[in-house]
Amino acid sequence: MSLASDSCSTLRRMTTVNLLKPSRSWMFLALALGVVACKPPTEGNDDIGDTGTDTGTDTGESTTTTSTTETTTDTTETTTDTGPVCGDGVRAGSEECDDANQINLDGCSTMCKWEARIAFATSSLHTGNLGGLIGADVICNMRAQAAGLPGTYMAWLTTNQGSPNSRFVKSTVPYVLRNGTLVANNWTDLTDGTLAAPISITETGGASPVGTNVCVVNAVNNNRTAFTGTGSNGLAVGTNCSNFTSAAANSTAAVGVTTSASFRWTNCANLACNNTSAIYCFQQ
Ligand SMILES: [Ca+2]
Ligand SMILES: [Ca+2]
Repeated sequence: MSLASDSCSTLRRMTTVNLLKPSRSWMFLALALGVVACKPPTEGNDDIGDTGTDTGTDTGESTTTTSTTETTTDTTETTTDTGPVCGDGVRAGSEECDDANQINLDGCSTMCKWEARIAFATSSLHTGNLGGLIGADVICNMRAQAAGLPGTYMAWLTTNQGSPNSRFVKSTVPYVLRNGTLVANNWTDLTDGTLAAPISITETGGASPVGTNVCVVNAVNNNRTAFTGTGSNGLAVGTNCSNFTSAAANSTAAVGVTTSASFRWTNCANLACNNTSAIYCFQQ
């Protein structure tokens, strides 16, 4: 580059000198030489010989970037997501309930099991046409939901589709009224013939209703009744209003007395399907 600069300045001086003494051919020669010699040097000129020399120099770097330290980091994640969590407010898996706490004696235990099951006589009165077991279960759940009771319910009825003995969860915890009164200590106690207290309280806590069916016992009229078709052992007894689909006057079903704690709580007499009674509902 210094040679080119020296040549350039020399040529410029020569061109300047000869321009002062014009000679056409000399001027052309001088200008032509100046254009060639004073053309700005390009950077590639100096490095022409280097292009082949760098290609082999970096090949050793490709093997130095991998790491062996990451293989032990993820072993602690395998203990999460194993089944339902009691107390998270979401009923899942084997949980009967989840009241979003870890407190006992509030209805749902710290193991997410019911601490008692509620039994009630409906505040509503019905004929013997209940829509079968499915229709009666709907009545129970609608009544319970409207009253703010927890859980799901089934009707204490027997048809050719099933009985309490075949359908119910056989509770190992007490059956209680919604005011806390003990009805039975568990399923076995519920079905041994007598109750600790009659199921005389509705889903809202009021007195069981007075229907048009009347069961007379020892000259006493019992007009607070429930359709059942069921004996105190939880199995079929008497008649059942054509599987509780009939409100015919000439059809009958076994009816219990909601103020009785004897076997008559569920089986007092076969009474007419066009008359009205409550039904019993049990939390599952
Ligand atoms: Ca849960
Ligand atoms: Ca609880």
